[in-house]
Parts: sequence; structure tokens; C-alpha cells
Amino acid sequence: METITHPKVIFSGTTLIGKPVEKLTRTIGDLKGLFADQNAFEEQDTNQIAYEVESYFPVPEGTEGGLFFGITHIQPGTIGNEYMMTKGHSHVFENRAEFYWCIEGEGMMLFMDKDRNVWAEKMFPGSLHYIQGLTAHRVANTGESVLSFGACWPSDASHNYDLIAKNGFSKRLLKVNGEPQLV
Ligand code: S6P
Ligand code: ZN
Repeated sequence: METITHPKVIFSGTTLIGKPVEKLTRTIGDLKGLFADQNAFEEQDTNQIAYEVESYFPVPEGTEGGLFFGITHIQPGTIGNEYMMTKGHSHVFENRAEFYWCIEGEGMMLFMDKDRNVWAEKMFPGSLHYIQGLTAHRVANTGESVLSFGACWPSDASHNYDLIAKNGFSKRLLKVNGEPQLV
């Protein structure tokens, strides 16, 4: 076995490059039910990309003690007066925490605890966001360009999308007079 090797994955600064990198694309159609304004949603091209995720899973999903790494790129824009956003999720293994950090663009990181209290942190290049366990999380692109952010999470966290898909967040991030507001 060679003792000095080339890394399997390279982080270029904005994207992940390498054979093990897996790509996921979410179209606007995949976000059905997320946005309050149904009429505005119906007017969208459902095949248009909402966001893309590049992930590196060095160990099998469910491995205790391992880590996963991903970069998400969210397109700019609004549907009605809501910003383009990720589906949002909590973790199946509920106490599992996660880091997000902003690489480029501007956005808002939304958190919701078990009592459905919602708060948000501004995202800008370099901003670091710790998502404690038991906290649902979602990101909205509030800028005019692509918002890219990194994520690092435990390989046994697993995603729970059902709760958010069913009950949503208790507050929405709306564009009011050109500015993001939690309503
Ligand atoms: C995975 C990590 C991110 C998200 C991605 C898309 O734990 O949090 O890679 O999967 O940002 O968001 P969502 O809510 O659609 O999974
Ligand atoms: Zn997560």
C-alpha cells in the first residue's frame, strides 16, 4: 500500500470534485407544498433546478462515528414572496448535530426546535452555523446570485423530511419591501 496518496475528493472552494462525489438535483417540482402561494407555484416551470447538492459519503449511511460532507447550491429567486429554499429536515437520530457554513452568496439559515420555536441566522461568505441536535434546519437564498454552503454531519444522523413536509416551519421567511422577514 502506498503511504502517500492523492486525496479522493477535492474541494475547489465552491464545488466538490472526485469520483466518490454524488450529485442530487432538486427541481421546483420537488418542492411542491413548501411555498404558501399556490398560484405562484403553479406558474413555475417545475423542471427548473431549485438546488443541487454534491455529497461525499466516505462510509455507509448509518455508520456510527463517521462523517458526511456536502455542498449545496441554491438558485436565487422567489415564489410568491418566499425565497427559494431547501426542503428542510430534522435528523432521524434526533440528537445528531451538524455544521453549515456559507461559501458564496447570501441567505438565511432557519432553525426550529421541538417546541416549534423558529429563529434565523444570516448567511454570508464565511458565516458558520452550528445546528444543535433536536433542531430542524432549512436554508433560503435571499440574494440575487447562487447561494452555496457546506455541510458536515454524522453518518448515522439520517434525514427526516416528513415532519417538515407535513407541518412546515412555524414561521415563513418572506420578502417584505425587498428585505427578508420572519413572519
Ligand atoms: C445533509 C445536509 C445538506 C442538505 C442539503 C439539502 O444533512 O443538511 O446536504 O441535505 O442542503 O437540504 P434538504 O433539507 O433538502 O436535505
Ligand atoms: Zn441536517
